[in-house]
Amino acid sequence: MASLESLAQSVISGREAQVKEQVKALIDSGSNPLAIISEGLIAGMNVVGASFKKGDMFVPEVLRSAKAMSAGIELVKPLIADKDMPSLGTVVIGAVQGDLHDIGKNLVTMMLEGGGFKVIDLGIDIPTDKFIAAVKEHNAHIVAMAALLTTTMPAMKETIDALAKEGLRDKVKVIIGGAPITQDFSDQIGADGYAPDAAIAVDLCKEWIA
Ligand code: B1M
Repeated sequence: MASLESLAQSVISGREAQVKEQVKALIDSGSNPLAIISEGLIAGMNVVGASFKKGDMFVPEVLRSAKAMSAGIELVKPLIADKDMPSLGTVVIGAVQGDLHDIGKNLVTMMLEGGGFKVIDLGIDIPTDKFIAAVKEHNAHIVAMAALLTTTMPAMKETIDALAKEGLRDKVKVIIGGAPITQDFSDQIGADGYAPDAAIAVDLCKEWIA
């Protein structure tokens, strides 16, 4: 018999097939779709985030859990009107122009979704104007930029400057991350924050929205 607790446990264990079975069983037994998301899928992912932060879980395990969670969310989504999807806020995320690395960014995306954010993932090699257009289109609360190359780091400042030029800088928080990024660099270019890993990125975004 599937329960929200056992569903959360399956997410933690990264068992995608089991998550799907349990979500289907919960739907069939009349469970509230929003409860399936928040008390089952997201609750499990919150535990994963905390374990990852403590060093008790590692990137491949986190990715497996996030994939299992996403598979569950896909099954529940059709039952929920878009406006009813629980969301802490909207994050526009992308790897900056010239940067094709996406493993870390995808991890951050999945953890943010697991943490309850609506995430608009623009993908890789994203020029400033695409970030700006997405912020406007989706009324984003947070802009999240990833860079893995020292040569693409300056593109982050270009986007922050463009946000200011467009009069959007006070309306959004900017988080940056990626292997070469440091707190010093974040301060230098005027970002609101830097996160060394995906779990801390979620914590920081939650702090801003709270
Ligand atoms: Co690239 N690459 N790569 N590469 N690659 C690095 C980054 C490099 C350090 C390797 C090295 O030389 N030791 C080096 C950069 C050197 C530098 O700039 N100083 C490098 C290079 C040089 C290159 C090419 C130029 C190689 C070439 O073609 N000559 C080329 C550039 C392509 C381009 O982007 N234009 C290139 C290409 C590639 C592949 C395509 C082969 C592949 C990417 C595949 C993909 O992403 N789909 C690749 C890979 C895999 C790497 C390494 C080996 C691994 C990166 C990774 O995914 N790590 C990398 C070496 C390394 O980092 N050890 C390397 C795992 C991932 C989970 O970590 O992304 O750091 P990471 O994410 C972390 C945190 O940083 C944080 O959260 C994650 C953990 O929770 N985080 C954020 C990430 N984004 C965040 C955003 C946030 C907050 C936190 O908020 C927005």
